[in-house]
Amino acid sequence: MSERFYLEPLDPTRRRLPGGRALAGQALHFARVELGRWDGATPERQPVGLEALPEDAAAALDALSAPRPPFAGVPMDRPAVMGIVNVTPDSFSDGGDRFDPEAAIESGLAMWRAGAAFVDVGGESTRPGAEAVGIDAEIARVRPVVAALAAEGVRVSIDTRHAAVMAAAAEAGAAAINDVTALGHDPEALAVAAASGLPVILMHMQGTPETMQRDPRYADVAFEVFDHLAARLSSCEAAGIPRARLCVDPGIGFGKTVEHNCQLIARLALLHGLGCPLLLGASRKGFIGRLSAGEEPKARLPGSLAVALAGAARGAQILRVHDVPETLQALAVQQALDAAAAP
Ligand code: 7PM
Repeated sequence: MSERFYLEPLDPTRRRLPGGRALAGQALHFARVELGRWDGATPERQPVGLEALPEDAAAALDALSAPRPPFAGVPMDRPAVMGIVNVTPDSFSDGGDRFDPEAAIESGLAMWRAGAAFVDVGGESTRPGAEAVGIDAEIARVRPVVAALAAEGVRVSIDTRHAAVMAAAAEAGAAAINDVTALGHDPEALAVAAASGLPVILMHMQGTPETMQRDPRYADVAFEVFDHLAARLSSCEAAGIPRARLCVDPGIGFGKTVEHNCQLIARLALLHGLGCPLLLGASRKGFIGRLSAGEEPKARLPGSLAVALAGAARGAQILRVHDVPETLQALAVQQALDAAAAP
């Protein structure tokens, strides 16, 4: 862990700054960073101007600034939206093992028509304390939905930790793999994802969905998430998935307290140092209610929009959300105001 540089771009702005750099090739610039020193135990953080960085930080700075190639064909020079489609039994309807593929397909099509760049289809609840559903049941749930959406030209990502589900979804026309365990849960996942040729989203989680919210602890949540994702990127590259086909995600709510989630969102730009696109998924998550008046998931849109805008301001390229048109509206207004301030 000796020579790694932790550089968090500070105050990204549309304005070009003297001596500044672009953030991940976007219309966002920065001239100062928070320079981190981290030995795995005691974090130190200090703001510095780019001109004052040590010479051997040049490669790290280049990784932060370089334009990202399109991910699954989606341009990564501005924020894109991923709509969430859950193909899981609706506990509010009958509580049984029934789900409605037609409703899932309709909802995915509506998101796509509204301007989502991806529709993320998931058939296993990874909510804290959730039980596994069985891989065959998961395939039976998601395959018809992936196939129907892909046949309509929708760019589908498959949200799964299971290699057999990845393979079935790829065959059904999925365009990307989204794994909350960063291809670390299923021993076949790295090989199956590599063989599929599909781009992959690697999410950070501490622990497992069954246990992760018991007592999450970090010496420095942002540095530890960075290190974990860096290690997963290396494993993927070793398995034959090139970095250009990878995207990383801090995993909001997965083994994190409210304070951990806030730290990760506030310091999100640190993760651009990993050299690939960033996905942020905070839509309707529990910490939003905890930061406000304890609202139910469906009443968390305002807070979800606040997080989406905070993510976009820090250069997140993909925002994973339940409310696609609402998020696109918020992003369009943010983008117009920023452009007016710095034409
Ligand atoms: C119940 C509780 C069901 C929580 C589903 C969830 C992410 C993800 C999920 C994320 C990426 C949700 C989660 N969250 N994939 N899958 N990033 N890449 O709130 O944050 O959607 S499932």
